Formats: sequence, structure tokens, C-alpha cells
Amino acid sequence: MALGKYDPERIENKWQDEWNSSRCFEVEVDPSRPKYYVLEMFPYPSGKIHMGHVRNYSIADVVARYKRMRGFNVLHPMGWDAFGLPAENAAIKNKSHPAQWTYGNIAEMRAQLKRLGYSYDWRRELATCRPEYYKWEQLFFLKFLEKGLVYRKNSPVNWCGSCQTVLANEQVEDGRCWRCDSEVEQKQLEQWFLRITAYADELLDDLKMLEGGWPERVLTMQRNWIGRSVGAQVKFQVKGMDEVVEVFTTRPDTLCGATFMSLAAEHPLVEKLIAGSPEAEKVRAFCRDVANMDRIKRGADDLEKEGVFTGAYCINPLTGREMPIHVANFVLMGYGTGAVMAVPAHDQRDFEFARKYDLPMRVVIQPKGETLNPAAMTAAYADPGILVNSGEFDGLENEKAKETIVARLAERNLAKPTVNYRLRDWNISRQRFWGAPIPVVYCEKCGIVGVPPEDLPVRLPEDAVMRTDGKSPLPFMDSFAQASCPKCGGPARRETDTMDTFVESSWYFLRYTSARLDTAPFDAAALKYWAPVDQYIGGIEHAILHLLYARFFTKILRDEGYPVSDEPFAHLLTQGMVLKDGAKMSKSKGNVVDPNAMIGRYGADATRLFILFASPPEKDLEWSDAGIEGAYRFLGRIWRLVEELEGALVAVKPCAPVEGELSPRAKDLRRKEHDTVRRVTRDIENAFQFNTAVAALMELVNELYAAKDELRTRPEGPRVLSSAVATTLALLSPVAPHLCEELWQVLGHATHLSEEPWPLHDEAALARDEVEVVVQVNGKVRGRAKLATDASEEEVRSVALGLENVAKHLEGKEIAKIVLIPGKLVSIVAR
Ligand code: ANZ
Ligand code: ZN
Repeated sequence: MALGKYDPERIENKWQDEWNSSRCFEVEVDPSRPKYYVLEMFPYPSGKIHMGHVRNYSIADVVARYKRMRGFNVLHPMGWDAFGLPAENAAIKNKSHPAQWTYGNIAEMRAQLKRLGYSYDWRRELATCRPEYYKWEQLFFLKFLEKGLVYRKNSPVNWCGSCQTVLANEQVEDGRCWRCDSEVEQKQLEQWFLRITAYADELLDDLKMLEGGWPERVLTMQRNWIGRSVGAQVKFQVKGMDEVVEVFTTRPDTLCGATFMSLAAEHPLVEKLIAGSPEAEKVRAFCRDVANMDRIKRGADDLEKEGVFTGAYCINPLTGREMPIHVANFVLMGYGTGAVMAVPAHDQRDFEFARKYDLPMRVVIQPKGETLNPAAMTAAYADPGILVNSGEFDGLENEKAKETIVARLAERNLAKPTVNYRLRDWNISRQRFWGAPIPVVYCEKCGIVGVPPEDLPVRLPEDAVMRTDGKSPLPFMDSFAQASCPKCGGPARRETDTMDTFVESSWYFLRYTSARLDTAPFDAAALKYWAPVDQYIGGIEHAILHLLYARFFTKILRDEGYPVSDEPFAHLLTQGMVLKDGAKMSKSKGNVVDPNAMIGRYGADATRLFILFASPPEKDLEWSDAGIEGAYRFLGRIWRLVEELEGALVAVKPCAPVEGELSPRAKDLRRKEHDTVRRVTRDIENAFQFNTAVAALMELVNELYAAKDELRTRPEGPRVLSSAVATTLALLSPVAPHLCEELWQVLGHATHLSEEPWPLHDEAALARDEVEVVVQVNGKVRGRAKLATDASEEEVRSVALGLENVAKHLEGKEIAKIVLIPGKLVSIVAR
């Protein structure tokens, strides 16, 4: 039977149907087997899969298929991060419901993923916009409410006018909305917050557990975002008033150098300090201007430092000197106490401020072997040193002085050690329709009342009509917003804000373990068996947002008693971008390559192969038409190889044992086969270097071509050739599964290659025949070396020159000539 032409579409459809009907990727809990949970960050159903997705999911699928062949019980699920604003915008445009757009897109994208042959357990598919999913999130919300882990607070929030909703701090990038890039304003609003700060220490400390498993740069980004700062709170008496100013400082050692005080414009003390003073109006005007400034700009290093004197003074608790109190634009109310003891000699911002307003400067930290002169300084001295001008503390190393000074002030109740975080609680209220409803009502009598768990889910109305003004329809729908109080039965108003969609993505990976369960969010046994995710794969853009929230959620669910480990993702791979002509593929740049077109033209296997071969997973990948063409040709080459050998092939497994005498050619091929198993396995185990793994396979295929005609006529030929072909197919199958399954069948196997074990190489097969070579220097025998029969000239020469006795006889001489007689002699002529 002739194989015919390599027709990817035919064989890919065939095997996708076959995998589907044989349910070979569906998995169950099986405590007798080791589990492996591999997961990609689930997509937002925007309409179509793009190359970035294909790359992400192809990497994950190779991992899944590889681990399955290694004997793991592999969980590899897929789902949809399905709530969010684009669905609402599309619904407004098309005068439809966001659900329609969303489910339509999911159907299309699901078909695309199936066409790529990914080995998902599709029974576990979930979409976060389904009530069967968000019902559990509402239940979590109620539990958190009971514990005080979620609370309502009136506070300044980030408002995106274009999205008509608030944003979490993590969703503001350089003062702009993470979604639409509009400038974010500050607004005062009552909102729901999740108390992520209660877990700040644990979120920081547990990053240690992830070292080695997560990219270092992601760990650093998380560390900086949490921003733990160790220091002290110090109290300053206000002169002539019964008030104190409390500051947070990381440098209590510089206290004697504090020459003035800087307050945030919103600091509550400002009004008291200026009451009745002639300067009051001027100070108020300054505060108003600063309060309206962008928060990001206010915190930026290059901000032009500005301020105004309040007319009041406080007293330095160590020196007893008076310090003028200013309001300064760079002091933020949301951090520390909103007040800063200004040490111009040792803090750059204070230095700039003091120079501008001609305020006194006092050096209290002296670098070793140098004397700083305040008048001549051009920048603050922020490095370590010895205390000076600090009375009894003079001569102390500044690190030591931090403790000593705080302890001394603590005796007078003027200071206490304090830890501060940059991390703020997570604002989860969104004024949007297409999100999970927050399950509370507001009763005139009882206040905030949680919806009883048995009444969950609070469903999004299916008959909602989108508004043309961009606002959520929920507050305007009496059928939704009017409720009765679960406690007193009186009239109540339902919460019409929905949850941030990042809440859904904070626990979906746990839900996959029992995605269809309808009596509880998780089946305890399944959760215990499958969690944590062993390998998580996704984009670096989630380094803070999603990954921090997911870590937090895992910890609070653990504390609710669910059997999850402390960290959700043991290993993280952040894949590089897909570029075309050096730029990230994007609609706006017009350099998008459509996966459908590539699959249509070259097939899913070639598309996957190109993407995995073109660069290591964590590096950027440059799209190349020649590259995918080359991938397609390589697959065709394997196809033709099997076609040409068809009559000579037998159904042996990879790395089949052979008996009897092997010809040198057969030995070589067998050695190459086993060496390829060793290399491919090592490359995958070592940070998933699929590109070099594929390169090794290409060498093996070349060797097969070179050996086939000679070997097929030898008695041991069919077995040796068939084993090498079987090995090629097994090793390549995670990357190009359809072609490999098909040819596996052609070899005569009745099993699915996807369910076969991964080949194991035999060390003995790697050994090469050796001969003893004599080494002469100027005609005299000076050494002997054991070398492989097929050692290269270069190898022979370097081994010969490296022999101790040979080197000794070459000392001080120049080599004129080296003559090689293969397998016998190395003759060196030296003068
Ligand atoms: C005196 C001092 C002397 C300071 C010195 C620094 C160097 P991190 O590391 O980010 O926590 N600070 C405190 N609260 C602030 C606020 N609300 N807005 C702006 N700045 C604030 O920084 C802590 C330092 O930032 C604190 O230590 C304080 O200045 C300032 F040589 O106190 B320091
Ligand atoms: Zn009530």
C-alpha cells in the first residue's frame, strides 16, 4: 500500500476524531499514579486565536504530552476568562446581549483549538461567565464578608472615564488604564475591597518557595510591588499646640539631621496648623492643586519638588531644635503616615526641596575617611557611614544607630519599630454589567446584608438591554436592583456593582479539578490530588496582576479549609512574544499572521513544529514564512522516509533490543538513535528547550536517510531501521502528534502513540568501538591512547597532544607537522 502524499488535513482530522472518541486525554483522580498538572493562562474569548495563543498552548501541549508519555497522570484543561468589557462594547454596537457575543466567540475559538490537536480534557472546560461558575465565587465572597476579609470603604479610587469603571492599582500602568490606555482620574467612591494586605508578609515570604521554579524577574517584580519597608514611626511635638506629627521613616539613624517636616496636602493636621494664620488661604490653594495632581506623577522621582510653609513648627525629639512644617507635593497621603521628617543632607528629595526653599542642611552620616560639607554638596549622601553631629550617638555605624535611636525614643514612647507595605487592598468593585454580581443587598434597616448561600447564584439578568451612554444597565433595572432584605423582609436595594474579572481568574485553576461538580466549588479529594499546578505557562504581562491575585486567593481559600497548598503554581514559564518584522504582532501594526491561514496551508503539525523549533520558549520568536515552510518540508521528509521504507518496516517499539552481529552502519544508526533519545530527553527536562530537541531529531532523520539503502538488505536492517523510525516518531509526537500517530500506525502498531511510554536510551548502545593508537614524537614512541574508531582527526590530534609524556617531549619545541594513520599512529614532527 502506497502512503500517498503527505496530506495534513486528512490525517489531522482523522486523529483528532480518534483521540476524541477514544477519550484518551480524559483523566480521573488516581492516587496510585503520580500526577502532573500543566496549565496555560486561559484566554479571553475575544473572537479569534492569535499566534501568541498558539505559541502559549503549543508549549503547554508538548509538556502535557511529554509528561503523559513519562507515565504521569496529566491534567491539561482549557477554559474561558469570559467576563469583561469588550463583550459589553460589542453588545452595545450590535444591540445584543454580551452573552451572545461571548458564547459565539467561545464556539469559534474552541473549534480553532481543537483544530490544533491540543490534548485537553475537554470535559473540564469552563467559562467564568456561567452562573454555575460564578455562583461559587459569590459563596466565597459571603465567607470573606463574614471574616472581614472583604469590606466596604469610601476612598480615592482610580477612575477610567472611557471604561466607566474603577480600576485596581495593579490595573493602572503609568497613570493609564491597562485596558484602553486612557488617562486615569482620581475619584472618591464607596467600594468593595479584598484585604490582600493582611497577607502581605506571607505573599512576600512565600516567594522564597518559588525560587528556581519561577523566573527571577517575576519574583523581583512581585517583591517590589509588595514593597515591604522596615523602619519606625516617630512622633514630633508641635510647638505651642497639643498635637503631634507622626512620621514613618526607614532612616531613624538620620533623625538628628531632620531640619524640617513635610506633610501631604491631604494630611488632616494641615487645617489645624493654619487655622487663623494669614497664610491659610495660600496653603489651602496649594493643597487643592496638589490633591488634584495625578498620583503617579506625584510619586515620580523627576517631579519638580514644591511646597509651602504652614507657619507652624515641631520639635526634633533628639536635638530639641525647631523644625518648620511644610506641605510638600511629593509626600503621598496613602503611604506611611503621610508625613516625612525631612533630612536634606541624606535624602535626595529633601535635598532638592531644601535647596529650592533655602532650608537648613545638617550632615549626620559621614562616609569613612571623608568630611562632607553641606554647602558644597550637589546631591544627598544616602550611603552608609558613621554618625556625627548626633550627640551621644556619634561614632556609631549608621545601621546600628537605627536600632539604638529607636530604642532610646521608645523609652519616652516617641518611637516604635514599624513595617510598611506598598501593597494596597484590592478594589474589586466594578461599575460594569458583564461581571459576577456582588451578592449583597442594602437594607434601610439592617444595612449591608449578604444574600443567603441557598439563594445563590445572584444571576445577571438575561433580558438586560445595553445602554448607549456606556453605563451598566443594572442600576436602572428594577427587576434586578429591587430586592427584599433576607433578614427583615423589608425593602432593600441590590448591589449593582460587579466583581473585577481578575477575581474569576484567581481560582479557575482550582475549579478545573472538579469543574462539573454542582454541590460544592471543589471536590476535596480531587483538589488534594491535582493541586498545585505543576507547570503554569503564560505571558509576562501577568507578572504582578493575575499571579499575585491567584497566590492571594489560594491562601485565603486554604484558610477557608480547602485542601490546597500554600502556592498555586510550582513552576512558571513566561513565554516570549511572537514578532513579525521585529515588532510584536498586532492589528494596529498590520503585521498579524492568522493561525487559521497557516493551519489551512501547512497543517497544525507544521504550525506547532515551526513555533517550537524557531526559538526557546522564553525568548521572543520572529515569525518567518520560510521557517514554517521548512517545518512543513521536514514533516514531509519523515513521511517520505516511511513511504520508501514501507516494505522493510516491522512493528517494533522505540529503542528495540537487537540480537546478533550488527554491521558498522547498523551500529552507527543505533548509536545515533539512542543518543537522540538522550539529547531530546535532556533538552526537554532542562527548561523545555524544544528547539534543540527538534534539531537533534533532524540529525537522526538525516542519518536514517543516509543508512536506509545499505541497511534494508542486511538481516538486522529492518529491525534497526524500524526501531530508529519508531524512536523518531515517539520523540517528535509531543510536537507533531498527528503525523506521528499516523506513521506509528503505518509501522503496524495498534496502540495510540500518545499513550505509549517515552523511549529510554541504553547506555551500552552509546558506546563506541575503540582502538589503541601509538603516538610518536620525532620518530620515538612517547605514548598510547584509546580512541573511538570513528574519532575525528581533530579529536585524535587533541588527545595525542594532551598525553603527559608527549607534552613533556614537546616542551620548548615548535610543532612542524602531524601525520595521522587512522586507527594506528599519530606521528608528530617538532623542532
Ligand atoms: C527620613 C529619611 C532620611 C528617609 C533619609 C529616607 C532617607 P520606602 O523605602 O519607599 O518605604 N516617606 C515616608 N512616607 C512617605 C510618604 N507618604 N510620601 C513620600 N515619602 C515618604 O521609603 C521610606 C522613606 O520615604 C521614609 O524614610 C521617608 O523618608 C519617606 F536619609 O525618612 B525617610
Ligand atoms: Zn433589613
